[in-house]
Amino acid sequence: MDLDAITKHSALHAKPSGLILQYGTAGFRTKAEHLDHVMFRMGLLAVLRSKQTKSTIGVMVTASHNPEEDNGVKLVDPLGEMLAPSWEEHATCLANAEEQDVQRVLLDISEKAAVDLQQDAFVVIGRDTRPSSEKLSQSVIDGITVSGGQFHDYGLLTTPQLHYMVYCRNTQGQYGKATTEGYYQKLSKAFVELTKQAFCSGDECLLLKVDCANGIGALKLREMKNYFSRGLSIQLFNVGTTGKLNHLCGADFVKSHQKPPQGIEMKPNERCCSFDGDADRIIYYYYDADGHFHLIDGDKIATLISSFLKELLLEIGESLNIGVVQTAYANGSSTRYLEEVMKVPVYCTKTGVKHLHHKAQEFDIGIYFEANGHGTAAGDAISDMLVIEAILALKGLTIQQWDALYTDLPNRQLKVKVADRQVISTTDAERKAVTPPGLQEAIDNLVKKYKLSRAFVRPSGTEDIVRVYAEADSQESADSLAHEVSLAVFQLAGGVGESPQPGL
Ligand code: NG1
Ligand code: ZN
Repeated sequence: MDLDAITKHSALHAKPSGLILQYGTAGFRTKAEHLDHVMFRMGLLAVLRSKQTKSTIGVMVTASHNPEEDNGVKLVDPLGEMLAPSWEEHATCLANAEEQDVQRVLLDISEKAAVDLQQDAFVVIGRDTRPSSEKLSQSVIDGITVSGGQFHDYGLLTTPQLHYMVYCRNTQGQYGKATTEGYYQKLSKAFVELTKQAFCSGDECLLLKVDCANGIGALKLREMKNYFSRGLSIQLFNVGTTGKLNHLCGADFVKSHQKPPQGIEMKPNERCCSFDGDADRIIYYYYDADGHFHLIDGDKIATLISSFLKELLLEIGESLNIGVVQTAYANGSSTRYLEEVMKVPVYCTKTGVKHLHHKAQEFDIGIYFEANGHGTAAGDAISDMLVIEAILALKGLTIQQWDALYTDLPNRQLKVKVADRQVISTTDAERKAVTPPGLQEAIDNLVKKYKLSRAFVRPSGTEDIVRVYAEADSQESADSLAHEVSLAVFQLAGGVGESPQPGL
């Protein structure tokens, strides 16, 4: 590595002074204009990680469900998994190093992680459709080339597609071809095979409306549609020609507002789903005949998949061990249903698919979803959609029948702005606050006021806010509990700006 060349180039991607960023739940994420230096440095880091693992490493430029003005970056490890935790720390150190320290930090990392600097390096890059993504991915490429790495730029990809490419390349194509065509072929072949014996084949069974959040999912689903045209007919909405990315649409909007996205025409009982901005989350929903909106979140998706697999195992007399992994955001009803009715063991981990993934690996069959619809190996809205559609078709289930498995407890999620969200630390898979003093006691006392209630708070790993979650026996109670907990956070954890108002 030519350290002088790196220093020279680094100055062209200078770090704004005083800016400190953390490699969070899903990499670095903030306003796009603050990320140029992080991108360049993640190019450098990807080269080191590639040398160390003697494998292809991925770099994805996206801020997922965040607003269009934000952006972000994360590294993908050799088997298509999230970056190893020790390297997240290296990433944070490198991103925050002052200009004159970049060389030293690079050498430090190389030494600590025993990187053989003579080794070749290969990095693949993907990006979402944000206006800022193309330029930022050029900065990643700058970092790779100046440190002597080779690269392949896939351009526009969904996040899961980049994970797929990395895995294919590191298994010499055994898993599939490392091209978008290879991805389409692999997934659609599995879907077509699986649905051959489908019970349901009428037109209405096959129609699915997809809200693409005005993001990359629209481009990729459009390309992929032709591969499974006989098995499933999908209609795309919010394809990015007019609306803004994730604005009033997409999985995060639908889940957190518990209402349909704008820009989609829904008739009663029609099956609809929403992707997020980088197509790694999926949420289903429908209107019933009385015009009520029903949301089917990640918990119900996990329930559908795990009950299907459990039935299959019973049918063939296999006794593989099966487990479901959730986070604190999982609806209490889903946990109860899985444990008590389906008799499937359920585990709770910290937020972020990397934690769920890790736990799921302990089972022969591990199924994991975050309530927001982020599930499977890296979360893949397209493959999740196909698996759901295949199961519904095979079991001849309508969306209402699926929804009726159990009734969600009413819940509410809120955000609170504080001066420093790290003053909140948690334990017990984020269900209890350890600091600041008094906060957990305050939450416990509020929870006692409501029936079937539960509430917790944690600092977000992707936004500069504290998240509040509450559930209770009625929507009114859930809303009121969430509001009261928000006030406690505001008062005890250094709230800034206007204090939380009820109904927001
Ligand atoms: P944070 O901002 O750390 O809560 C959010 C989601 C996670 C995960 C990541 C990455 C919630 C409550 N949190 O993390 O589940 O999906 O984004 O996309 O939905
Ligand atoms: Zn996402």
